[in-house]
Amino acid sequence: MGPSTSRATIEGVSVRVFRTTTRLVTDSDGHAHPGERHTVTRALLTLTDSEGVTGRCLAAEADLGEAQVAGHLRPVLLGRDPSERAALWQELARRQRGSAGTLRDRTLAAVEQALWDLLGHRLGQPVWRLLGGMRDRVPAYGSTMCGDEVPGGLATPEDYAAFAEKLVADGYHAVKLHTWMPPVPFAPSVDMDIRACAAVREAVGPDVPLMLDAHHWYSRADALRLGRALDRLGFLWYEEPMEEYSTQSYRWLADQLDTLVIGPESVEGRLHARAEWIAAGACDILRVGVPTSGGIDPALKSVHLAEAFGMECELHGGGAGTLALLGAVPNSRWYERGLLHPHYDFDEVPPHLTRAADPLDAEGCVRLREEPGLGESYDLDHIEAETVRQW
Ligand code: XYH
Ligand code: MG
Repeated sequence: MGPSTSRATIEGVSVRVFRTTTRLVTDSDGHAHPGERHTVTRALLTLTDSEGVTGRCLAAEADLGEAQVAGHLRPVLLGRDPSERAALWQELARRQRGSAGTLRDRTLAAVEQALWDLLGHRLGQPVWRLLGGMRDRVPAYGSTMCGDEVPGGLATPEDYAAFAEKLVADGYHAVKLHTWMPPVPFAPSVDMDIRACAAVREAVGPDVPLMLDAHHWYSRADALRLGRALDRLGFLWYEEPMEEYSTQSYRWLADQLDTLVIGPESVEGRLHARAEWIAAGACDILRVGVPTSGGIDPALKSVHLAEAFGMECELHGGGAGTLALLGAVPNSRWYERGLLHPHYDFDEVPPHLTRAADPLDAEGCVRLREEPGLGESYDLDHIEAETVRQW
């Protein structure tokens, strides 16, 4: 019997909010740091089609709330063909302007990735192969947490040097430092950043690619002074030292440095904002995130945009959706594995998963999985048993 030609439709859009545990704590600016194990909640979106096939994606409860689901997701998705992902995404995106900020790109990203996951399960294929199947593993760089004042943590340049040495010994092909950022309880400084970068370069030697993600709020003068130090230290890229809403400041900076300037990571505007950054000459490498830019397809548009200008586009953060995209494109080099810290076991599998999505292999790469869908492995028994509310 040939493949099914029946057109399934989406019959279920549900969210479970469940308890899980973590040792990550976030400061008032949202930066992650190691802490004591504690209970948190996460939200799991499940789309179910008329033949019982499901697609899932994790997100924060704030992005999968009852109002978003009842007010936007169900009205758009129920009864529709899940293979019409582009049309469904566009309809949700058009609702954002009038949603008073309650329908964020992170919500669209959760829906879009769940639609991809469902398609993969329907076709019995991993999403990275459906996207094009460019490569089955991706070299990883170790992305540190932001600086802190934790003894033996990331409190001194020597801490960063020792940790970078360990990450290289663990197999990472490159290391990105997030140095000290507000609201750390002392004034971050260019001099401290330079000392940390110099200590790391000294520790790992001249050939390991290094990147710096610094401060986010430096002035042009401070960002330039720090960038010139990176030129001397032979860093690969320089990320978000200033407010990313000023493309002219980034053009001014990029024009004066040898170190490649990468961005934008944090601005709204998806493909359009990134087209403006390239047109303004504000970056040498483009940057985009799957969860923060509305999903895999919208992020892929930015990757293709960069390719048209002979540029690389590096993906922000990790996870199954990011890995699927990295498995399908020629101009993204790295998987950002992290955030990492000397006092945090990044490899510990959280209670709601049965395995990690992105284990580092013996060659310092993350392999793409062959299971159908996005390749995430949820512990559905845990999620059901620990459900605190659902809609
Ligand atoms: O902690 O602000 C931060 C970092 O910006 C981190 O959250 C983010 O993952 C990043 O910048 N990655 O490059
Ligand atoms: Mg960053």
